[in-house]
Amino acid sequence: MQLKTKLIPLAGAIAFAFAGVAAAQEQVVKIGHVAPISGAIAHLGKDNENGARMAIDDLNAKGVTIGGKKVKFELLAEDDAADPKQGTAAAQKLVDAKVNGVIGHLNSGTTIPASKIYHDAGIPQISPSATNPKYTLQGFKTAFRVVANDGQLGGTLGRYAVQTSKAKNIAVIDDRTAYGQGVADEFIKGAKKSGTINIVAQEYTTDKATDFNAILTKIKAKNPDVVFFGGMDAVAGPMLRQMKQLGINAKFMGGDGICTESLATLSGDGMGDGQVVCAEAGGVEESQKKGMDDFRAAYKKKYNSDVQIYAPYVYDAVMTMADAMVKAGTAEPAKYLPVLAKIQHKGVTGNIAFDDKGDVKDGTLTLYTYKGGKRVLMAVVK
Ligand code: ABU
Repeated sequence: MQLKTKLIPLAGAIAFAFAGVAAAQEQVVKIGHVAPISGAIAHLGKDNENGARMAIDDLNAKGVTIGGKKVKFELLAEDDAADPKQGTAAAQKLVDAKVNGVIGHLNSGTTIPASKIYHDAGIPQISPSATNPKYTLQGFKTAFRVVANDGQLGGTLGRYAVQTSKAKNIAVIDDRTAYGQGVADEFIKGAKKSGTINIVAQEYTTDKATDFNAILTKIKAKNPDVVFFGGMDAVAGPMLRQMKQLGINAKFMGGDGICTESLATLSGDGMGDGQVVCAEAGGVEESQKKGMDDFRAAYKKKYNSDVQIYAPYVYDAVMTMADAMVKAGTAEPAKYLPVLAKIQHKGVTGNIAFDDKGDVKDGTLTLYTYKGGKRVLMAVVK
C-alpha cells in the first residue's frame, strides 16, 4: 500500500516531465494579421480575420512539421481601423512580438506604410486584399499580394464601361484613399484607351462620408451613363440610396472594395437589378470552382455567415506562407523568404506564384452584378 501511494506521485511527475519535453520540442509559429476590426468596414476586417483563423485552425488540426519538429501556429490579430497611423502602430507591435510572418493589411492605405516596417525587420508580408500597385513597386523583397492590382481592376472595368455598357458620358467619384484614388485613376485610363468618352464630372468624398447630396446633384446635371466610385462598400451603399432618391439611373461601377456580399444591404432599396457592376480582384475558372464553393460552405458552417469577399484569399495567404516554411524546413523569416518568393501553391483561389515584384502571377478578376439583393457572377476574366 505504502509503495503504491509513493508511486502515484512519481508517475505523475514523470508524465509532467514528458509533457514538458514535448512542449519544449513543439515550436510555436506566430502569424500576425492586421485588418480594420473597428470602423465603417469592420465587417470586411472581420471577414479577413475569420479567413486567417480558419487557416490557422486547419493547419493545427492537420498537424504540421517544419524541419522535423511539430509546430503549433498562433494568430496574433491586430485592428488598424483602416487608419494609416494605426496601421503602422499595429505593424510595429507585431515586429516587437517577433512574428514569423504577417498577413495583411486589408487596405492599401495601411498596407503601404506598414510594409516599410516589415521590410526593415525582414518579415515576410502577404496582403490578401490591398490592390494599389505602389505596394509592390517599392522594391521590398518582403512584400507579396495574392490578388490582382488596381491597374488590372480599373483597366478591365474601364473597358467594360465603354465596350460592353457603351458608356459615352462617365462621372467619377473617389474617396481620396490610396485605394479609391488609385482605382478611379486606372478606371479613367482604361475607359479612355477603349474608346471616345467624356469624363463629365470628377468628384471627391471621404471613406467616412454619409451625405453625398451636393456631389450627386452636380453629377445629375451632367446626365452620365455610368457613375464609377473608387472606395469601399460602406460609402457606396448610402451613395446608391441617395442616387435613387435623386432619380439618377446611371449604371454604378466600382472595384473590389464595393464588390461585397453586404453592398445590397448597405444600399437599402437603392440598387436596381443589374445596375451595379463591380470586380473582385481574383476568382477561379470552372475547373477550380468546387474548391471555392467548398471553402464558402465550410466558412458558413464555422462562422454562421457568408464570405464577404476576401476571406478565401486570406486563407490562401496563410496557407502559402506555411507551405513556404515547410518547404524551407524553417519558420525563420530570412530563410523561408526566398522559398516564398518562388512558391507554387495550389490554393482555393487558384494557383499562387509571385512575379519578381511580389504580385500574384496571372491575376484573375471576377465581374459581378446584383439581382434581387444578391451578388451574381457575370464573368471570370484574365
Ligand atoms: N482592394 C480594395 C480594398 C483594399 C484596398 O484598400 O486596396
